Formats: sequence, structure tokens, C-alpha cells
Amino acid sequence: MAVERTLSIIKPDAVAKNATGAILKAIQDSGLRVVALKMIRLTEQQARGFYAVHKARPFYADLVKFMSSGPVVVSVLEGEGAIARWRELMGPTDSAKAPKGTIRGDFGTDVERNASHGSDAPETARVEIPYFFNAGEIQAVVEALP
Ligand code: FUP
Repeated sequence: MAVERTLSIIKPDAVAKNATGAILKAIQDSGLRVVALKMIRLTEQQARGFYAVHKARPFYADLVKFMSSGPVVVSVLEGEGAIARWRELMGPTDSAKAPKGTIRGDFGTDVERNASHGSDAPETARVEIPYFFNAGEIQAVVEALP
């Protein structure tokens, strides 16, 4: 399986709950590597742009408001099959239906306040990663120091 990169966002609800560390620990315990990381607060305009594919949906305005309501932690995760692995670890979109042991099940509340985001395909990751990180902000992490 190919080594992939995917975008992760720890959303404002999870950051507000002080769950950033627990979520990053779950990511690292799963074997995925964090190769870029920062805390930012999205402007409404940045949130609108990020979720532009959903702009015709009834939940769009609320989603934009939520995503810009407080700081988020964005990161790039790397590993074999990273896109599917991160989505599996997050669980289904609706936190109310997500099993315990998944990020959304453990730290989210409902379909909007669902604690985390992950790219859904390689084409999406290729757009979402540069939305937040330039090439110089993504590190090549080696297995062990020489
Ligand atoms: P996912 O790929 O799991 O993030 O889910 P979707 O692409 O279906 O949804 C994109 C975002 O819209 C998610 F963050 C959840 C949010 N959303 C709502 O706020 N309300 C809805 O009814 C459906 C999705």
C-alpha cells in the first residue's frame, strides 16, 4: 500500500474540551506520523473556502460559524494508507452514531460538532493540505536519528 498524506483538523469543540493531546496520542498510537502541525483560528472566509463543496447545503452557514468559533489544530498525517486509516480512527461523520473508541464517538457531540476532520480521498488531500501548509512547513520525519 502506498504512503499517503492526509489533512487532519481537530475542530473547535475538541480543542475547547482540552482533547487535543488525547487525539494526537490516538493518532500516534495508531502508527500514523504527524509531519506538520499548528494551532490556528479560521476566519469565516477560510472556513467558507475550506467547505466550499458544501456551500449549497442547508448546514453550510452553521458549519462555517462553528469552524470559525475557536481555535483548531491542523496537521498533516503520513503513513501507508493514511487517508483511510485516519477516517477509520475518526469514525462516522455523526458523533451521535460513532462508536466509542473512535475520535468522533469519544470527543464529538453530533453531526456538526464532530471533533475532527480527515481528507476523504487522495485528490481531496492534495487540495486540503496546501490550504493550510506550504511545502516548507511539512517535515520529512525519519524512523530514527542517525
Ligand atoms: P466527513 O467527510 O465525514 O467530514 O463528512 P461530510 O463530508 O459528509 O460532511 C462535511 C462536514 O459537514 C462535516 F464536518 C460535518 C458537517 N455536516 C453538518 O454539519 N451537518 C450535516 O447534516 C452533515 C454534515
